[in-house]
Amino acid sequence: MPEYSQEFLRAQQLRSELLRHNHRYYVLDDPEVPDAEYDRLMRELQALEERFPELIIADSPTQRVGGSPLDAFAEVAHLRPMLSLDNVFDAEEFAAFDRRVRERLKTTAEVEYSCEPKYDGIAISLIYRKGVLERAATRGDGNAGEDITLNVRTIKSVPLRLIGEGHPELLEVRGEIYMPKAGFEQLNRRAQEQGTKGFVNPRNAAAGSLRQLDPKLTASRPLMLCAYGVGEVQGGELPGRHTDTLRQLAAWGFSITRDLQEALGVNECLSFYQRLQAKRADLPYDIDGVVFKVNSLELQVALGFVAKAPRWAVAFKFPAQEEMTTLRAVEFQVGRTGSITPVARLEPVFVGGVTVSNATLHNSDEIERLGVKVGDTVIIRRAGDVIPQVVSVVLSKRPTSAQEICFPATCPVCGSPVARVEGEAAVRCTGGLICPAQRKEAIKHYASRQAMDIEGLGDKLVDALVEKGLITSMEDLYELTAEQLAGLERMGKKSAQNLLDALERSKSTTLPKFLFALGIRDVGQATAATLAKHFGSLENLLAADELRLQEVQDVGPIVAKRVATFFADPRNLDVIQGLREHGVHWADIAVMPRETLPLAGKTYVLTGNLESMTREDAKARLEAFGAKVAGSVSKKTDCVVAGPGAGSKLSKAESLGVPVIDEAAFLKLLEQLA
Ligand code: I6G
Repeated sequence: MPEYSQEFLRAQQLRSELLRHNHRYYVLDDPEVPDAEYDRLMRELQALEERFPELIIADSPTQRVGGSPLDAFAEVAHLRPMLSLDNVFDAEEFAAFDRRVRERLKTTAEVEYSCEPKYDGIAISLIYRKGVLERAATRGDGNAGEDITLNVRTIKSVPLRLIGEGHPELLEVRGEIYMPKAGFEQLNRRAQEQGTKGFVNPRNAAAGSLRQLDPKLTASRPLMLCAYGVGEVQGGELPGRHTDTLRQLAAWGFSITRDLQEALGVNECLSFYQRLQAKRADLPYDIDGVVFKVNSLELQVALGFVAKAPRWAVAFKFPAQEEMTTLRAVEFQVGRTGSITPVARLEPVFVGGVTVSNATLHNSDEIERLGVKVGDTVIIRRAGDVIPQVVSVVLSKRPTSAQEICFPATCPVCGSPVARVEGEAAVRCTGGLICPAQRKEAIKHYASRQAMDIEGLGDKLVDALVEKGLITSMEDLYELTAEQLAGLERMGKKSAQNLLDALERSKSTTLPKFLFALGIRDVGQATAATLAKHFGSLENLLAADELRLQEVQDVGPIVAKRVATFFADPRNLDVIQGLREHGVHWADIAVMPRETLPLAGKTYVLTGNLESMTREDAKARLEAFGAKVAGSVSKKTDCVVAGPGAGSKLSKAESLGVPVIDEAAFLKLLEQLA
């Protein structure tokens, strides 16, 4: 087909448009057109290539998933060895690494390092010749790996052809293929629905997906690339600093970490490590540490290598999030709403920076999914502040004495029958407030800081008060006397009086706090606050049916049903009445129509990371003031809130002249509006 034919030119145009949209969607996370438009362009190109197969080229976006399943992966030699990194585990070891670097460089001056999160994935090498992806290989033994080109081509954030200009004749890019946490959870949910075995963690899922002999399977897995460096380069020059090289890779279409930073000397590196560790659990992907590299390529060359690792780089690992231990027993806990949770009692193990001796097993479905028995060796995961989880069983270590876990047929606390609600995984005690466990939990929740904030009424004291029969419900708290309290263990006269004073103070509360304190299922602090703001008074809320409840922002049919069911129960209304009779009171809230809210009609965009709150919280706060929070920047955007690591959205805002504020200014704005 001649190169000036209409079809040839149209195919070229479609490919270049699709390349641009693909990069914006999968690499920059900032799509320019809706998915439907992308699909339309793709379909047009597919149709054109079907009619004129001579138009097909290897790096066409239609050719990501191609080839028949392989029998085995071919072994390929790396152009340069793929090294591994030395690890350090604490600040002292890191300082010793820095000392060695400076001794070798014969300098007392502070060294500039690049700082990057260490993605928990699979290291790969990508070779581009004349800007087109030619080969992808695993690290293997460092000298030779497996040719996984067909699989890697299916990963949408891996460019098949580089964008921009000035590509070297041959460019080897190295990076990590990983699976984001959300994609991993979805994959495992699907596996569970289909009755197949899921993966233990995102890293194993990424490895398993890359190891598929059929590229179509890999294509169905949510894999991503994070480029972290270059290997062989021929016929071209790269910048003299590692961080600038990564920025150059980003300009050629690769996704690089959003948390790239330069740091001078040990202290700045340690601050980066601490900052990243603090947000580790909130990142959408797993990381297992920070990689620090001497940033100057000239100094890297001067430092050279030892055995299989560079002298100019080190991985400063975070405490392990997964460890192995033994399941000693399973106990069943009854929660505030009667849900019965199996709790794993474990041989204590140090994981995620703390000693863990209990982990949740969630429910009977989870026990079945894990196939776990008492006596098993299990893998425990503790990520951030999340409750430790049992992720898998090491079957090869199962003792012959291992015992099945039997879910109780009656409540372990009150003996009432247990019931499983259709469509719910939880098994619940049917005892309601007859069950001392539910009673205790409801009172503990009522007294908690975020609810009625009754200072001095801790969990142990509530346990004692219920066990001694001094209280059976929240109202009884307000009937307690100094004599009754002083009779309790470790409760002096003064503490008793302090508690009575705190109880008295708690009577003056706010509607959001009171609604939260009632412990309605699925009504957390944020929902309680939204309900209070929407209805203004308890009377208005009581009068609302499910449909009206669903008009409230973020209240869906499930929460609406829970709220309506709670207020339809005369026992709950009695409790509320009783509390009011004991003097619990609050001021009603003036209901503001949405259009009179201070940010009504304004569109905000959030980009980068905020240190003081998650993006969801920031969104909720803005929406509570009437703002709309959009996913991309346009001329219509009123303001962009940009935290560290902000990328293309920030550049776009700047180019369009949209006002940009940082986190400090954002917090100030919230304070002024509150
Ligand atoms: O395995 C690795 C992960 C991340 C690396 C690495 C990295 O930089 C962020 N860098 C080097 C130099 C090596 N392995 C050998």
